[in-house]
Amino acid sequence: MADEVKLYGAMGSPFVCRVKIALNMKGIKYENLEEDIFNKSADLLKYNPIHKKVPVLLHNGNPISESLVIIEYIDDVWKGIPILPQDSYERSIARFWAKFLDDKCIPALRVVGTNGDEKVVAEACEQLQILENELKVKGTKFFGGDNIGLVDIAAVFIAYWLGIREEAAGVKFFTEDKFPKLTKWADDFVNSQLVNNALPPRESMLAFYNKMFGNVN
Ligand SMILES: N[C@@H](CCC(=O)N[C@@H](CS)C(=O)NCC(=O)O)C(=O)O
Repeated sequence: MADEVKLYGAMGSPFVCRVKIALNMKGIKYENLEEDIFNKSADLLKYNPIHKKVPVLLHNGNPISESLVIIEYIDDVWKGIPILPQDSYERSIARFWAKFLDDKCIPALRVVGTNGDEKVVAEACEQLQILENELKVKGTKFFGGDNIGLVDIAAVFIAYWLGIREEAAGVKFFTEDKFPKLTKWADDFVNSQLVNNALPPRESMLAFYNKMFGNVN
């Protein structure tokens, strides 16, 4: 019997995008179910009653929530391009950086624009600098090495959403000048076909942020 794979998502969500990239890497066909996060479906509330958030992956009727948990599940269940390293120590390091992104880095970036404070930008730059240094030390194209891995996928917000958010907010700090390795990584990552076709259209995201920041045409 063929696997039944459904993804409860929302077009502009970087967390949902992470899962789409992982599904692309494994070549999995799935049904994409678009949620209205302001009017959540009964299915979403049933499958993710704790957080009530997208993404939720439904595999043969079994729901899995939380993007990083879903990615690990996908990597465990399906062959195809590996997402986590095989070596236990390397795997723990990848999980460490994914957790850093969710706990420290992305929260610092997601307040940029809602508060134009210099301190907010300085804090965001401090977090990006940590990633810049890590790429410099690794000396590889991606955080995963020569190929995309868990950390790259977890950092999709930085690679794609951050620049659009900066444009709408009228700030610019994620520059080639300040972050040469990380900006090059972002270009390589979003230009990879496995990633590119999982991304929402730039104009839609820009319109979303413009609305959020109260910009008028
Ligand atoms: N930690 C979660 C975060 C997911 C998340 O924040 N999803 C947002 C969309 S970007 C959502 O569903 N928001 C609805 C809500 O907060 O009620 C993950 O990694 O999956």
